[in-house]
Amino acid sequence: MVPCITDSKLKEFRQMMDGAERITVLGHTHPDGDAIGSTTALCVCLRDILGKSPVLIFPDTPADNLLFIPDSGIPCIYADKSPSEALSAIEGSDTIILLDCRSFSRIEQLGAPCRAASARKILIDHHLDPQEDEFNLVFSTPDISSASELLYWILTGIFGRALPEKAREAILTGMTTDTNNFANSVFPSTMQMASELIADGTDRDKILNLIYNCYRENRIRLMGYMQCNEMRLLPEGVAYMVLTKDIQERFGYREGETEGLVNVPLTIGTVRMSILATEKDGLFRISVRSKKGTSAQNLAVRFFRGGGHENAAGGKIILGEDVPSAALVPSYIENSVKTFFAL
Ligand SMILES: [Mn+2]
Repeated sequence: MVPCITDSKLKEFRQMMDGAERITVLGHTHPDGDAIGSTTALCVCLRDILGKSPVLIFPDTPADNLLFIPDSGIPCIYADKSPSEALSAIEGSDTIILLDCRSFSRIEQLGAPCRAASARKILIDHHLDPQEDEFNLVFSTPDISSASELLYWILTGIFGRALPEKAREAILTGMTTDTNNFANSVFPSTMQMASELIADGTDRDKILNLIYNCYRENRIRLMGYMQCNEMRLLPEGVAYMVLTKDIQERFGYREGETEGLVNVPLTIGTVRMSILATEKDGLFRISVRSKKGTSAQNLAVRFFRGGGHENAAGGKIILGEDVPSAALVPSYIENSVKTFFAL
């Protein structure tokens, strides 16, 4: 059903897993529900089905609201908190599996040691332009909802549908957050997977409650403030918002609490693209969302050092390199938009 999954690749993957002693599983920087869900599901299956002891590593710590996803029994290293532990796990591994990003360049400071490691390397991803030459085995297609879904078809292709409950929950969580609860990037295979997971007893109500109904009051007030006071509309049909350190402090903002905010302006009929810039440690993290026919991906690649998917992409603006100061971020965004749509 998924074209990048062939019997011979499944066989190769199974053989690599059977022969692996020290497996390191990695997800991308600023890990989202799909990065955490897919890596967690893989680790749980490697442990519970094959008896392996995988280690999970992320370049930085996920937002609090996503911490329900990891399995407490899987050792998980956040490299921003434990850099030397992360490095020695990578250097000591015989197999490295990267999920939900197209290349080692997406795991920041961990990319170089992963490239240099003598381990065999596997990629499981759904972004555009996978860096195939960095890996021994690649499963990659953009025609799927999420890395979690791609992993589901790999795992069930090897082990059948009797996956551990925690793995099924993590996969359903990753797909749900990446599709914004079935709003985008939904394929027939996505519905098929959801149907199988629910038929197999996965508790979707519990997952939806954990994803969408466990925020703090601060988040709702901040989201309202941003929409009311900080949303700018440009003549190109682009909306943008800049979440500065000042505003973050005023609302006691925590990482992850603006999840979904960038999608809101797209509900305006005349808006075809929405940009959210969030200040963080000398840079602004950029999220771009677009309607069909406008490429968030191209804008992110050209102006924001990033990429992702056609209608959902990300990147950054680095202070001191792209702009001299935070105050000039709005005009950098406006000029980028003007240039992009004049092309
Ligand atoms: Mn993803």
